[in-house]
Formats: sequence, C-alpha cells, structure tokens
Amino acid sequence: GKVRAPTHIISTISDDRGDEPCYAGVPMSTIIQRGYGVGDVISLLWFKRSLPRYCTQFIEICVMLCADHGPCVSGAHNTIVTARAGKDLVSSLVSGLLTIGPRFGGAIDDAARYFKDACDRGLTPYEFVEGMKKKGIRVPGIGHRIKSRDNRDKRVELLQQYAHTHFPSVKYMGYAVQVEAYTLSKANNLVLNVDGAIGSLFLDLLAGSGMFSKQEIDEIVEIGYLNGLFVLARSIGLIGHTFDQKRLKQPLYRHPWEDVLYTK
Ligand code: Q5B
Repeated sequence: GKVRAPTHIISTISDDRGDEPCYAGVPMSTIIQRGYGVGDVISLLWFKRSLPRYCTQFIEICVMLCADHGPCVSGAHNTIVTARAGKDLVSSLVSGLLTIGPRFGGAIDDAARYFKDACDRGLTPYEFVEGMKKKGIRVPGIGHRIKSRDNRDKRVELLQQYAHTHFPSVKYMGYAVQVEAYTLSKANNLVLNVDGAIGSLFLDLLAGSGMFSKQEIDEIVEIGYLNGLFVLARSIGLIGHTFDQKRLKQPLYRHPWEDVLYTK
C-alpha cells in the first residue's frame, strides 16, 4: 500500500485544497448561498458545527455589543497611545489587545468556570461569594469601574432580554443574577458585568441548545473559548481607534505631569 510520511500538523477546522475552501466541511459557496453570517462562521471554525439561528445570532450580538466601549477603557487607551507614537495598524491593535485579561474583558472564561462550578454544586450565592473571598479571588464577571446598581450596563440588559426571549433555559444566568443580588448588598458597583453576562449565558447556550455533550461543554469551559468573543469583538473597536487617531493626525502622546503623584 501507500506509505504516508508522518505529518507535522493536524488540522480539523478548515481545508483549502479543493475547488473552494471549506469551514468544518461546509464549502464557501454554501456559506454564501445560505446567507450565513459571522455567527455561523464562528460556529463552524470554533465549535466545528452549525448551530441554530438563535445561537449564531446571540454570538453576533456579543460581538456587536463588545466591539467598543469608548476611548477611556484600557485597550482603547493603549491603542490610541500606540497609534499616536506613529506605529502601524497591527502594532496599535495588539498593544490594545494585550490589556485584555482578568480585570478587563478577559474574565468571561473564568466567569463561566466559577458560575458553572458553583451552580452545579448547588452553592448558595452567599457560600459562593464568601468562599471566593476566603480564597482571595474576586468573582469574575462581577464589578465595574463606572457601572453600578443605579447605572446599569445596557449591554447586560440587552443580552438578558435576548436570552429570555430565545433560550430554552437561562439557569446559569439566573444563578449569576442571584450572585449579583448578593454582591450588590455589599457594594453598589458589584454588578453583573458584560463578561459575567456573556459567561453565564454562554453556559446556557451550550447546555440548552442540545448541540453539545456534557463532555464537550466541560472541554470548552476548561480550554477557555469565550474570551475569544471579547478579543474578536474589541478588535473591531481598536482598529477603529487606530484609524481615528491617524485621520485626526494626533501627535505623540505624553501624559501630563500634573496627573502624576511624584512621591518617595
Ligand atoms: N471587589 C472590574 O474594580 C473591576 C470585586 C470585588 C469581589 C469582585 C473589579 C474586578 C472581576 C473581573 C471582571 C470585567 C476591576 C469587567 C470589562 C469590559 C468593559 C470595561 C470598561 C469594556 C473593577 C473595590 C472593592 C474591593 C474589592 C471589591 C471589586 N470587584 N469583590 N468580587 N468581582 N472584577 N472584569 O471598581 O474590601 O475595598 O478590598 O476585578 O469581571 O472589563 O468599560 O471599563 O467593555 O471595555 O476598580 O466594560 O470589579 O474596584 O478594585 O477598587 O475594588 O470591591 O475587593 O474591596 P474597581 P476596586 P475592598 S467588564
């Protein structure tokens, strides 16, 4: 028989060897003919399957709602400073992306991990939050610099409304809302934030869609797919901020002395 040389790479999500490229076995022409959107493409390339429309629309809503949050957030600030230092698009983009992490935008996976574990173990919000405090871990998906009980995050409300209308179950979101009720009793700004809303709702999508086995859900949560949604979405805004600074011909940024506390 034929002897095949050992390969150095294994790939399972896409193939460009035929007449047309395929994403998870679906040819490009089918993607266009069926009017698939970015949510469908993400489903194929990240989850290796076609998801129902309400799921792909949810993914698209996440991307749209997280695309930008103004010039003052960590990522946009870094991108603006980098663009104003005369750097190129990719450098400006990645300098913003590199701020995404446990405090800023990159708490979605941990929110999903901790909410799932606590909800599946039947912990009360009190037991969960106080247990986290004992371990010295901030509850991922809770807290915001400018959002509070009296100034709710519209993005969170929109995601919740969508899920209430379209998802068969919102068990994990319900749990996250109970956790929020408890954290809000401690401080006004300890709201369920956009990371926590996406993390908990994605658990509901994975569990309620019937498209994933329990083992697959555990793997998705363990590997950490969900911060990818924020990274992808915010890239749109960060690219916009780069173009904005270049269009405005902004000079090199230098932080004012008056805004620094010089101390020994
Ligand atoms: N405390 C977000 O903190 C922030 C607590 C907590 C228990 C918590 C903080 C946090 C978890 C990570 C998270 C996603 C750093 C946020 C995002 C996207 C964004 C961003 C934008 C966009 C804010 C004051 C007191 C302290 C703390 C306690 C705070 N958070 N306790 N669990 N989660 N959250 N990140 O206001 O007793 O005084 O020591 O880490 O989910 O990134 O718009 O900017 O779209 O771009 O700086 O929306 O909540 O509060 O650090 O002064 O803490 O509250 O232990 O208690 P702050 P701090 P104590 S969404």
